[in-house]
Amino acid sequence: MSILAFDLGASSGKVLVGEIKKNKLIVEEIYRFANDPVKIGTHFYWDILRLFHEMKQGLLKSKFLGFHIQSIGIDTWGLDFGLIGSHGELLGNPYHYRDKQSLGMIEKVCDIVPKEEIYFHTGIQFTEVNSIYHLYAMKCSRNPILEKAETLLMIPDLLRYFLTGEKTIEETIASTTQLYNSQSKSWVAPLINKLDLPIEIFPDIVETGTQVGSIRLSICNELHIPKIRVIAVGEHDTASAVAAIPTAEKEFAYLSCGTWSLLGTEIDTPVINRQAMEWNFTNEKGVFNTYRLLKNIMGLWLIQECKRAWERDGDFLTYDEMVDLAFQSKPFRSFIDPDHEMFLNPEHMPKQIQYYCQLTNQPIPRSKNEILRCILESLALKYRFVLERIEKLTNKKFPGLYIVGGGVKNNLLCQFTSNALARPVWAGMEEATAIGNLMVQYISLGEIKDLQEGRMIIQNSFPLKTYEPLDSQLWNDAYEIFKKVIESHN
Ligand code: LRH
Repeated sequence: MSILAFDLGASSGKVLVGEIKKNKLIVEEIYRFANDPVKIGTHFYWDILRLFHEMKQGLLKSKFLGFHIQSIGIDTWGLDFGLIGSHGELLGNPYHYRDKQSLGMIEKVCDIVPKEEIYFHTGIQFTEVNSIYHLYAMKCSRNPILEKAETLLMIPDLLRYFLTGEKTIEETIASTTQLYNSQSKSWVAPLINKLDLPIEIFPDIVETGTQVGSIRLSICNELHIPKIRVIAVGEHDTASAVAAIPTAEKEFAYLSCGTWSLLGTEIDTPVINRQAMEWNFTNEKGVFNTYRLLKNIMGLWLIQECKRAWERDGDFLTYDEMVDLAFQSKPFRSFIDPDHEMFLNPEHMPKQIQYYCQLTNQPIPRSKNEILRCILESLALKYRFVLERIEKLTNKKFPGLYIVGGGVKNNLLCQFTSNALARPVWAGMEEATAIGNLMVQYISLGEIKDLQEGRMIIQNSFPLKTYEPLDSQLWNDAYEIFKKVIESHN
């Protein structure tokens, strides 16, 4: 049975077809497109209509390739949303979570509703990129789009709405708003009301795996395709990626490594306490009965932004060339805290990294080699820092780390991570998000029994590469310096 996954990340979108043959999941990427957010004036938007157009191209491609698609699921990045007006049309382009309108909004929101209350109800980390702060910024600026809105839909739900006409929000993506209580499975009405946000725009929630309609007739006619059923998969890409971690263990640590690095562990009940709040850990909803205790780490965004900055200066490098440059550089010269807010959306990432090193009295990385080395080492050391905190919060010790997502192509980062952790790293499944998306569809269709069986099939289908730690003492010494640097400037 062929099924189709739309998997949209912050820099590209993919369309993949899955089939189960002889207890193996076979996945074929049939279409890929760029996702280029657009700056206009002071704002930063997603080009959502283009993305929907590309999804239709993907559907056409599946038809031309002769697939008989039985169901479709959509997963995307978290946090962002579109607003629908009274005629059912989209009001304006959705803002990018890196849009600067939400700067300073955490303080404003927490002046109205105490931090503890927000965390107690949602279990979600405080970061300006969350939907709550963008909605509050829109409210403060009396944004007419918010004033006219009848329904809020998160990005995958918005695309699903375009496809089916159904307006609901799936629970994993709802949890990224910081306005949703995933234990009581409801929007946090007191929080929404205290912030004077229009409660009526928050639609019904559907559980992961729900069959939520089918492609609307007008699109079937336009593309000359049959009606295909649409399933609300783990619509948050990180939820889908973690669903695909190929392990039979109940307790494991993972890193979903793409534009963001999401490092965490799967748990049955959220960890909501003072320590978790102080360390700003998040408890996002996972697929079915799971939660994801994790931390957002700035991730490959740092590298992507250096690439973009150098391209603007006329210097075009591939990611492989960038990894080679980092490899050639002298180790452990200077470190950054990848998660410092100054790296969220700077004008020029390489200069910002240099500035951080200057502020922290470290040797300033001058060459591309040095800058890239600094990023990769700092990421690996930050992974250790975060993993140790997760272990303290859960009272567990993890024997190694699973890495999935686009970052697995970066051998140097995988090796550095193993070195920094002094533990093995098991890396693979560049397409983990799409694989998790497909697996949840198969569960919903009754082809796979449950998450455990799905993970076994995935383990059987996609080999992982093991990295064993090297130079442990050197990395240990570097870690001590790294911790001092990040503590000196936060
Ligand atoms: C990863 C991700 C992450 C969110 C961020 C916006 O793609 O969904 O989980 O925090 O994007």
